[in-house]
Amino acid sequence: MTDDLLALKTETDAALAAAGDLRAWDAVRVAVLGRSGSLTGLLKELGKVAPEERRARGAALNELKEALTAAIDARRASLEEAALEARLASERLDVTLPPRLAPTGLIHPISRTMEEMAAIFGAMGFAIAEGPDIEDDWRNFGALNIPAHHPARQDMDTFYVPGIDADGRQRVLRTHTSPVQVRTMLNQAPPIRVIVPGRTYRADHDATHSPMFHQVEGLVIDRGITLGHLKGCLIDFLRAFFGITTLPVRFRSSYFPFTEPSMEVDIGWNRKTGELGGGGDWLEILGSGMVHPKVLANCGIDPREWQGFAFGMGIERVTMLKHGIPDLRPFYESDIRWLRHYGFSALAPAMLHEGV
Ligand code: 2U9
Repeated sequence: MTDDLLALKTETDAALAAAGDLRAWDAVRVAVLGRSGSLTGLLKELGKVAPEERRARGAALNELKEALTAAIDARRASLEEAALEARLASERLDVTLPPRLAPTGLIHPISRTMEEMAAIFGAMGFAIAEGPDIEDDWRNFGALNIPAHHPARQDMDTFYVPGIDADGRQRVLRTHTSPVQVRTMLNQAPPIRVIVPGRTYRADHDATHSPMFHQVEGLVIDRGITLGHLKGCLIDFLRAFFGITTLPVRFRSSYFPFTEPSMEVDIGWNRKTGELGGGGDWLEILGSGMVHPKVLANCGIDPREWQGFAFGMGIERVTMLKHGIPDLRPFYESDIRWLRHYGFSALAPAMLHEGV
């Protein structure tokens, strides 16, 4: 190869090495092999070369063309490979990262009702109190003005637990959560505002009764508490819980040994459709009353200074009414298909309680 051809090869190699991307590479290719490229120019001038030198010059030019084409192609391949490497590096995926799992598990409707009640009564200033499922007959009955042989003891179909406790009292599975309010009054000076959610037990088992069920009871003790406070509190609660601001609420005279006067509370509904809120029919939803002075005294509170009201309701019952759940038994069967239908997502937005 003559010097000028060697120079073109050297120059092109340098230009290719300097071309950092495919655009620059293409500019070199065009400058050498393009229509007005340097090699194309040399090939065009071959005709002007003296006949005796033309053959050798032609062979040298062909050799150069092959060398340049090979160098240009090789550079393109290496640039493409580098571009691919860069892209692979920038789009790197760490397949060892743990996946984002879809949330599983649902809140049981009983738990959901308890949470909602805690939120509604919490906004009204109530604290939550809890106590043991096994009680003694004084806290479950005696303190609540239900003496031995009182028909209410039979009415409640009590489960008796074998054995007498250290105070000589008969042990029972609590038939209501009321003994927790007894404990609260004995342990804590008024004013008191508590709700007591929990399990309760009665020897009663049919389509609408379970031997274990849940209650929420409430107790307010303060100076100057009246029936008006009871009514306002329960009307506000029922309207917030059922989410119906105009829910009709009716108080009907009743009897419980632990409250005087006592009232059962009804809400408006449509018996035919089951729809709550209107329809002209009444549905009993909870029991309530002013705490009996004897009960206050039994629990160490002077009834001349302190008054109070109390209420109680069955959680399964209000949950079934609120969500249109027709049957009590599946509440306790741990059937995942039932829970998928009636359960609540743990990630659902919390209930709003403006207006409580
Ligand atoms: C103390 C003083 C008073 C709690 C009350 C009711 C009325 C009531 C029932 C509703 C349906 C139980 O689940 S149910 O069968 N409860 O009607 N409960 S007043 O009164 C108390 C409690 C404790 C110291």
